[in-house]
Amino acid sequence: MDKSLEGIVTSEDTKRPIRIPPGQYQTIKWPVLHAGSVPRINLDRWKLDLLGLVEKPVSLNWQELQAQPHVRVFADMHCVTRWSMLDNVWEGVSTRHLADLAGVKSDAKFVIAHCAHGFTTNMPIADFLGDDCLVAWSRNDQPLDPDHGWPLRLMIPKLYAWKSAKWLLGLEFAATDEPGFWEQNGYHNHGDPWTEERFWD
Ligand SMILES: Nc1nc2c(c(=O)[nH]1)N[C@H]1C(S)=C(S)[C@@H](COP(=O)(O)O)O[C@H]1N2
Ligand SMILES: [Mo]
Repeated sequence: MDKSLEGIVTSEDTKRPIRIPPGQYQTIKWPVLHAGSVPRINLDRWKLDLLGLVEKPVSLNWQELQAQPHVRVFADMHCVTRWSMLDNVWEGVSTRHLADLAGVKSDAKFVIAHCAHGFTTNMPIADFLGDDCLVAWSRNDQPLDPDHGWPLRLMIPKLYAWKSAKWLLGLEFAATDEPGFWEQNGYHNHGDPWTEERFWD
């Protein structure tokens, strides 16, 4: 294995003989895709909230987030508009660590990511807790720029990239599902790229 990949979590999907899901093509340049404008965020007042069905609601400022154990993940990224970007190394804090920190209760079955400008996206907790899932502040050793979600985005490599919420502000643990922004606008509620869960029929 490549030296730079040692001590890294490797997303299972990167081990497939064919890494481009059906109906996708590979892009080398990183596209920018989102609804609305890029929010202006003041890092001094920024916080990540872990809330809902948790033993202990947690609110981490930037320094507190940085003090958590860091993780690096090697993963691919697939957008429903058909581009796939391979070979990304994301750095941040694992979603499993965040869930442990807040003490997620056993009746939590879904996670709703809350972002700047009121954007939300939802997913089953099992997908959220995948070993390749994290909140990320950098890709390939470059800090995220504002277009890509600075200061922090979610990264859920096994689902279409609209679940990888940019400008993340909160993670809510819930007993019932709550379709988010794109999910209410025609995108599939789950979004598995390998079975082409693209849109509601
Ligand atoms: N807050 C927010 N996050 C978002 C979106 C959005 O509209 N708002 N769009 C999603 C979609 S559709 C994709 S494909 C990815 C794109 O991430 P990128 O612009 O860094 O490539 O961000 C996702 N995260
Ligand atoms: Mo997307």
